[in-house]
Amino acid sequence: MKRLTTSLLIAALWLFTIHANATTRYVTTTGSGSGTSWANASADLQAMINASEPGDEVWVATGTYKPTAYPTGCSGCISTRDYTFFVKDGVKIYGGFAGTETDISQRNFTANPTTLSGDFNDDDLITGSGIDLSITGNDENAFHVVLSSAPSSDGIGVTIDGFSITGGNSNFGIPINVNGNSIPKDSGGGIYINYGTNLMTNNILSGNLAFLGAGIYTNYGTNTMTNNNLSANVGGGIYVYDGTNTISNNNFTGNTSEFYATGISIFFGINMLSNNSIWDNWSISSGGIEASFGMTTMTNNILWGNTAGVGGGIIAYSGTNVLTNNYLLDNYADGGGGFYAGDGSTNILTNNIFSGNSAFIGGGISLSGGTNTLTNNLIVGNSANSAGGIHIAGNSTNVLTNNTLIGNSANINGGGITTKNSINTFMNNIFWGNEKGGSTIVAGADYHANNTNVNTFHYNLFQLASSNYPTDASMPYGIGSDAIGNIFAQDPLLVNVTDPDGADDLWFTEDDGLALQNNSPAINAGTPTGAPLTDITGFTRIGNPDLGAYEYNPTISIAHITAPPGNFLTAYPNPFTQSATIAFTLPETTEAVLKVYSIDGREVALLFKDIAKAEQLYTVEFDSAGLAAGIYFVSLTTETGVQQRYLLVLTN
Ligand SMILES: [Ca+2]
Ligand SMILES: [Ca+2]
Ligand SMILES: [Ca+2]
Ligand SMILES: [Ca+2]
Repeated sequence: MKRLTTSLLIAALWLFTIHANATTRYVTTTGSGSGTSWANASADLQAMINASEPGDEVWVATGTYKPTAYPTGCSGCISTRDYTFFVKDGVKIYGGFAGTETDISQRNFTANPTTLSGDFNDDDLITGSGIDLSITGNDENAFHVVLSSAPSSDGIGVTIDGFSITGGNSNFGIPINVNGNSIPKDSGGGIYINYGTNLMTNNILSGNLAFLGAGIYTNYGTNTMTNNNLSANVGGGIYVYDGTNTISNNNFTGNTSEFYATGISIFFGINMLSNNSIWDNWSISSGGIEASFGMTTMTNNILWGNTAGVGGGIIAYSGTNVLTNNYLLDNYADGGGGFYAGDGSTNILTNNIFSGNSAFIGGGISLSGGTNTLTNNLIVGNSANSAGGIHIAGNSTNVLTNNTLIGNSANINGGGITTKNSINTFMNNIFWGNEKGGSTIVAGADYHANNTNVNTFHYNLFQLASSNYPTDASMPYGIGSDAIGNIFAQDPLLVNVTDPDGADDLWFTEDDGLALQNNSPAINAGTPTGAPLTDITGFTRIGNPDLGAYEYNPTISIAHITAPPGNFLTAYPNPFTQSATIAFTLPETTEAVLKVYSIDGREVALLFKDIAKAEQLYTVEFDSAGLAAGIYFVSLTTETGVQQRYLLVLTN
């Protein structure tokens, strides 16, 4: 025992020694020294990486750097296109320095862009965005701009932080072999990483091309990718193959992909995706996020305005996927405008918003297979040729509880939901104001059944009279013989369906327009069996659950009345990278406090605290330096109420 303890002590001392002796090497574009200091900087980034030991750091000053060598120990490298910045296992590289800093905290990577470029002859031309995105001149470019290839068993991993990485072109070739790993030439144009525990943060990846993961491709390992900005890449942003992956606070915009997702593609592994903004991407296959075979949680992501063949926002082909508090807004696909569930997937969707999505089939959601549990979701204002809100098919098994389906529309089949050959349990849902062929009163406006379904309909609010819903489940519009507790043709009396996110323009808040008025027939009309304990805003349900995603909250109705009317608070530009102007005007002289909060409610800035005079325009600059990319909100509190607005901060 004593011997073991001594060994551990020696091991601990050895580790400490390594850490204590970690060396920093310095690189500038004009350096001619050995890299021991900024004054004695080297211009050879690869040489400084090669000289480093595990734990060492290489600091790189602003400027553009191009790879000049094959990866160490490469087998199969044949041309300059195999040149890459090969990050030796255990080494950390940081860009974004002015060339004077003595501490990493002094670095400003926005002010000091540090580019790693695979465009050897400087002739790349990147034009357009989304469907019009084109990259030319990249035939001679590097297959991978940055490469790391740790051993599979005891890889340490690398850090890549603060770089702009561009000009990778993994357009195909015979794989090379480095460190015992085969490295394909169709993946990871910007960064390709094998194994280890890796951190990729504060990077900009643009103008890269690959079949899979044009920006970043990771193969196994434990990978953290945070605060990166991925835009104008052909072949998607990030592709992870197995491993354990944390992908958070990244921004994806204007990317295209032919085969996989434009934002994030998951293939196996344990994956946590949170606070990512994925917008205005275009694909002929999958939308913003594609998940296959893994265990994946997706929380607080925004998928907005993406276009795809299938699954405009998110597609879950297979695997187990848990989606919570995501925003799926204004996405388009041929099938499943917001979300698409494929065969063999198990999906748990709670507290998500599907709004303004459209498709040929399944405007908001297409449950085309698998086992799906939908609780407390809003499916509002989606549209399709067939099945405006939710399309259910493919022998899927579905449990829908306390969802609100409002104002969805279709030309044919159900405006709200169409179901075909599936097993469905519907409890405590609201169907209201959905349209078929332009009518909210025709049979099928809210619900349409094709072929034979096994249906259980308990305690839902339907928008038409009960005579429109046969108890024979094999009939069109049939809801099944054990339908009980349902309410028919009664207005659920929502607060304001024309403004579903309320006056504060924030979803999941107390003033949301799809909440219930105090005289709503949906209050306490649900069954507690299998119902969620809280509502979409996190409010604990009272008594019997109310129908729909919102539980009536008596204390909040008062806040509705006291909130000042009108739109006094604005923020522009929004989204933004560095700073936005926050402006407000108040109808009367009052004390006003203007603060910015993170999405989890943490105060990040106090912008104004004073008496504000009536009818006077106040403007304040909000600087997002030092903040992670993601969603924030600005809150204006006065003596008469609170107003809030979203702020979407992109990587800065
Ligand atoms: Ca080129
Ligand atoms: Ca609003
Ligand atoms: Ca709101
Ligand atoms: Ca209740």
